[in-house]
Amino acid sequence: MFSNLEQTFRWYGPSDPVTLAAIRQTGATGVVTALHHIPSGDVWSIDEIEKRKSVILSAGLTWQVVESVNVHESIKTASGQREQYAEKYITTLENLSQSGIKTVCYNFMPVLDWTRTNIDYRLPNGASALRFHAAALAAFDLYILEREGAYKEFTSQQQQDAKLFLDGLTADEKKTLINNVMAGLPGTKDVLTIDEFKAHLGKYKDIDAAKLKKNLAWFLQTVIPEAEKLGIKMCIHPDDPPFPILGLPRVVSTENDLLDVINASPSPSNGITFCTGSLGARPDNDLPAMIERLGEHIHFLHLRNVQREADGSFYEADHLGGSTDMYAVMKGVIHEQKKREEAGREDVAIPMRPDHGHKLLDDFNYNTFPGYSAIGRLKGLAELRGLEMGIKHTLYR
Ligand code: DNO
Repeated sequence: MFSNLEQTFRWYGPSDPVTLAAIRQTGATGVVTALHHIPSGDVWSIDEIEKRKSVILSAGLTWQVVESVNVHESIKTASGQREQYAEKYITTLENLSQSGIKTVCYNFMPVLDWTRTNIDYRLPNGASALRFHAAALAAFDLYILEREGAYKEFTSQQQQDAKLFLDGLTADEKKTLINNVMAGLPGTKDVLTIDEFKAHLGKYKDIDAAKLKKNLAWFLQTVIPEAEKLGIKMCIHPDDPPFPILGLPRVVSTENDLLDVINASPSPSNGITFCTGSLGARPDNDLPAMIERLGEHIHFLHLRNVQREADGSFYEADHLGGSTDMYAVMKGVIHEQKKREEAGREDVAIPMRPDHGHKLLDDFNYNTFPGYSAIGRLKGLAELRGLEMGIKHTLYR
């Protein structure tokens, strides 16, 4: 029988309340991490990489995937400094490769990484989940950010719903909404101010989706050939949510977008992070069909589920619940593994991680990064590994 998926867990580094010892107890063997303390765009030195690697190794785990080496804004906006930042990016890849770390996740979302309006959405059973509430984001956009041109993007019904939502907020709830939306890059506790965010938005004034895609193609054509020489597998993470927000374009949201990424610089080093949570927030993304067609390019799996709501909102459901058929997804993944085995590919054990988790039980006693509780993710991992074993044994034993 071919290898199982490589089970990994994200770790935000030494300041993460979820320790490596705890991760080891989940049964995961790989760690997914980044040097979050190094500002976006700066080179990761071999020293720093080795230091992090040895902490992970001494906990009995391996550093399986880097998530993420962030792409500097100057590359996304094609500003004058992009060559210099691409060079630094490549140097970081060289250093990672020298340390034997060969899978690198990144994204191409302008300014913000993933966005949620509510990071403590209570489910009927008392668990806490993350939610993207469309009316809350519209309220932020229209009445807090007061973005020019925003009105045109919402129907009058949406505007009314947003106003109603805003009027129902206490001053504290309004502050929380601002903090949630303006949260900086993952692994940091930074929060952008409204003015900082407006300055960033200004840089995208003349960048529509077509231009952003062009800038992404430039990045790929510059970096992928180097990654290939180094044996590094790059894997782009889809947009989360997978549609434009706050006037910013999004270009990694659909199957066509992913095909454009792959075709911009065809190479085994130009792959994707198949995130079922991000892609699953769009009803027109048929996830099992996408795995069938794009499977060979998947270098990393984020497995999680969202429950879509009628108005474009969604909340994070149980890993095996929600709108995505996780059985069909896992079956597709196992089928892809079988194809790889038959083709003699070495990457049958695709690294997967249970993405996000609810806050459950003792999780409420820790100040973890939103979505990255220990017990909630452990529950997700346990369910997913059971699903994997069940399907695999049914099909191939
Ligand atoms: C959220 C994550 C994202 C992801 C980056 C990849 O939990 O999946 O923040 O790490 O977008 O670059």
